[in-house]
Amino acid sequence: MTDTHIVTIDRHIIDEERKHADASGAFSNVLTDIALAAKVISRQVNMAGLVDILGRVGHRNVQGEPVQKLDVFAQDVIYRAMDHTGHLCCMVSEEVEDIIPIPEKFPAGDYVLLFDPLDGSSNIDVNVSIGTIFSLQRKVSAAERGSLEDCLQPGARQLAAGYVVYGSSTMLVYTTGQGVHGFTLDPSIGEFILSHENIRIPEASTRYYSVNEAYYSRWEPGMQRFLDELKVGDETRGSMSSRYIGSLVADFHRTLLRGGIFMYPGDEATPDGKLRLLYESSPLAFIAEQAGGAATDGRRRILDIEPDGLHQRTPLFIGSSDLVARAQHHHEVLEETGS
Ligand code: AHM
Ligand code: MG
Repeated sequence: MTDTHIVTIDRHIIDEERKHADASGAFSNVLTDIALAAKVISRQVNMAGLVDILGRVGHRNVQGEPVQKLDVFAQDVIYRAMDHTGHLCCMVSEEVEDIIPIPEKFPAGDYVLLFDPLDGSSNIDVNVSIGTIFSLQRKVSAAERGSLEDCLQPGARQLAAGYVVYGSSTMLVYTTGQGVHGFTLDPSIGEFILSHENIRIPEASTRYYSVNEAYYSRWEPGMQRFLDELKVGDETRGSMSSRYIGSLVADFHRTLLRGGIFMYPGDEATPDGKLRLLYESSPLAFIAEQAGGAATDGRRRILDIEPDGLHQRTPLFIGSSDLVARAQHHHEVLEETGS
């Protein structure tokens, strides 16, 4: 007999909720609904390679249904898992320009869900890991069905954040501010099972940096200097090694488990980089901090940024806290000296 217990994500969410004094039950239901949507998306992602056989995007599949692009499919699944439950007042998605209202025919609730339904979707065709990212905020305005004020809250106010990585297995990782926990989908029983309890980002032993180095010549001198320094290495770490998948969730997941730093800096043409604050950088920053790591835009803590647009971008330096501090130091030196 083994003495390990099987803990499903539903069980874990309920146990976590008991630790929150003001928990209402609604909050747990939102997380459970996200986990359900993740299972549906995971099933479809695993079928992606069969699209050519079962039906091309824009055409009909063998059942006569129209075949959607996977990111549109993922958007649809999350929306339909959440729109009628009475827990959300509105949603924000990378796929939709404006706030997504909850239809009048359904009751409205107290939470805002912000999400990137399928990040890194250009990787689908080459069978590389992709992911879903989500963030949950409490409604703060008097508007029954939410307002910009509810959506544009700093990351420090997040109630929960998480991601799903569709990789060699599907994993869901989340935090409600009580540590970071990871669950692996067992497809044979259709359950997310607790596999990584209380994840901590490794510190001193970590050796990976992760950045798209092809953009080196466009970076500001502080960023270039930081990368040069990482390559040379130091006494604690020795020389570093690089890993870059080009799929944020997969790159972040490795950084969370193995340590190191992931970077998407700005450059002259795009000072704010590429990644979006509300549903990419901010939820991952909450997770990184809860796992003992850090996240900045080079100048400020990501979680302190006051958002001014639903789809605003931000540079991102995230991972082991000493490396993130060093990245920030190089940006500060640049600001002080101008070079
Ligand atoms: P997307 O939202 O269009 O999928 O783009 C986001 C992706 C991230 O997953 C990844 O970190 C980044 O783009 C890679 O960008 P680049 O190809 O410039 O390195
Ligand atoms: Mg994205």
